[in-house]
Amino acid sequence: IKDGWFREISDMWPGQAMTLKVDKVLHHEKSKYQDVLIFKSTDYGNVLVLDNVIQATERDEFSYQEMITHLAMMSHPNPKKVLVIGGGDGGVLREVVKHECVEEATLCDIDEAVIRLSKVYLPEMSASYKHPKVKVHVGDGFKFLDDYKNTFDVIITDSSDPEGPAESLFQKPYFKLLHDALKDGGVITTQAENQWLHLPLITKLKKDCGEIFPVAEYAYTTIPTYPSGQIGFMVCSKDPNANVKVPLRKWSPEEEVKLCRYYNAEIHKASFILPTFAAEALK
Ligand code: AAT
Repeated sequence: IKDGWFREISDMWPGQAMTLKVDKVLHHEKSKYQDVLIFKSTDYGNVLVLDNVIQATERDEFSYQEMITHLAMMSHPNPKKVLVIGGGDGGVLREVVKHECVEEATLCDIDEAVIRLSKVYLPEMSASYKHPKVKVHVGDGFKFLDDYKNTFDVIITDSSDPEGPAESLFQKPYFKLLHDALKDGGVITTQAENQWLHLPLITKLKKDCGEIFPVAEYAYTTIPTYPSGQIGFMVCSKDPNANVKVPLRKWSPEEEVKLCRYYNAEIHKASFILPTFAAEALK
C-alpha cells in the first residue's frame, strides 16, 4: 500500500497492476504459509489479499464463486458429496449448499488464518461455515486428496495462483488425484488463470487434464479485480459421454434470479466460447 492505494504488482502479470483505493487496513499478519492482508476499499467493499495478490473483493466475488461452483455442479446429474480445495473465504461453499441435493460439503484449505479472518471480515462469504452440511479440514489439498478414492461427486479447486502454497495444485499429479478421488461420472472445476496473460500455462493445464479425464474444457468469467479482468476454469468430467458445455440440470428462471447474480444456464454455455486467439491455442 502506497499513498492510500493498494497495488497488485507481481511478475505473474508483468507491467500491469490492479490498483484499489484503501479506506482502511482491517488486518495484516504473516500466517504460516502466506502474507494475509484484509483492507476496506473505498468502492469494492472488504478485500482479501494473499502474498500481495487479490483473492476476493465483496463487490465482485460472486462472479468467480458462482461460476467455478455451478459450472461443475450443473454438469453433474445429482451431486451429493462435494469437496472444495482452497476457498478458505467460504464463498464457494456458500454456492455449493445452494443445491439441495448436496448431502455433505467438505472444505480443505491450507491456511487456518484465511478461514479465521474471513469469519470476521467477509461475513457474506463465510456465513456458509455455519451450514449443517459443511465440514472443514485445515491442511494441504494435495495431501488431503491422496487419502480419498472413489468418494466425491464434484471437487472444486478454488486455489490461489501457482506461485506459493498452491503450486502443486496446477500440476499433472494433482489432476490424477482429483480423478481418482471422484466417483464414476464425477466432475471437477479448477481455477485456471487468464487467457490474456497465461495462455501457455492454460494450454499445458488443458493438455494434462485431457490426458487424465475423457472430457476437459476451458471456460472463463469476467471479474474486474482479477488480473486483466477475467479468470478461467478447467471443467472436467470422468464420464466420457458428458458435455460439460451444456448444463445437465437447470434452476427455473425465477430460482436463477433468486439464487445467483452472475450464473445462469445461458452464461454456462457462453463461458466455453473462446475468442479465436485462445481457441486456436487450446485446440
Ligand atoms: N475464493 C477466493 C479465491 C481464491 S482463494 C485461494 C485459497 O487457496 C486460499 O485460501 C489459500 O489459503 C488456499 N490454498 C493455497 N494453496 C493451497 C493448498 N496447497 N491446499 C489447500 N488450499 C490452498 C483464489 C483466488 C485466485 C487469484 C487469482 N489471481
